[in-house]
Amino acid sequence: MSKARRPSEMPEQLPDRLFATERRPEDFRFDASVARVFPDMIRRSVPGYTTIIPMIEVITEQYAQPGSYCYDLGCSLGASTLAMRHGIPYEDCTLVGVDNSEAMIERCEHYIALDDNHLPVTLRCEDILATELSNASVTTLNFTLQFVDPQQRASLLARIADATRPGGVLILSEKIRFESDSEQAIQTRLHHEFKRANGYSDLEISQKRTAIEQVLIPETLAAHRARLLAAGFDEVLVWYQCFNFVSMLAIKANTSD
Ligand code: GEK
Repeated sequence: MSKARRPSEMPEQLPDRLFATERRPEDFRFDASVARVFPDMIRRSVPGYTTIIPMIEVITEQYAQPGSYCYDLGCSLGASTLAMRHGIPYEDCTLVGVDNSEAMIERCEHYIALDDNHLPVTLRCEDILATELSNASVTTLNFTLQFVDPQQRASLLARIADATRPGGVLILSEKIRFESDSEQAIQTRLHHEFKRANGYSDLEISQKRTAIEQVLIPETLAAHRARLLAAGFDEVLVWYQCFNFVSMLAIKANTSD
């Protein structure tokens, strides 16, 4: 495993103050102002993010197959893309990062160029619902599916499963909700405490919550599991959870198994 220089470790990181002063409520968008502060925002907002990224490298190393494609869908600034790049042990793999935010892709190109690994990375500024997928061994959706219209999620996952080779995987990280109201309340409070501990004020937490409410639609673990199996994956396991944030591994069985 070689050491990647990730966006979250870049020296020129700007602090996320986007919701620090009172602002007119409007839906959250991945525009230039978000892209500028994104490494700081995601690290301070998503419990476990700084653990999940290096583990994507470990998982990729285990499941990448020679001559296959590896996809990072919703790559943002490329933290998960770079982790995959450093995990892929074969020179003949093709790594593709996809994001429909131009501001993200522009900055992502810069981070990829600064990285010291030489496996070529193709970046596509495209909707993941329309991007071409084939011959995949490892696909990552690291906190992206939650932003996709719930009606479109099943067909996207079926396309990913269809494109995945036997023995290949999907790494799916999501914010989830809980069946039990009491657990939902406890886990949400703990998440907000995590944000407070990372320096976000009550105003920042509540304004961000309002902005993201219509845009990020969490589902239960049971819903994710059932849909992944229906999409064509053979096994689904949770390899990481911190509060209401989980990462799953959906595996397509080896035909010889
Ligand atoms: C990381 N994986 O750092 N098509 C393409 N991109 C999309 C779509 C879509 N339909 N919907 C959302 N996005 C990254 C973090 S962030 C997670 C991923 C977060 C993109 C969107 O533009 C954004 O860059 C990314 O998905 C989600 O490991 O902000 O919580």
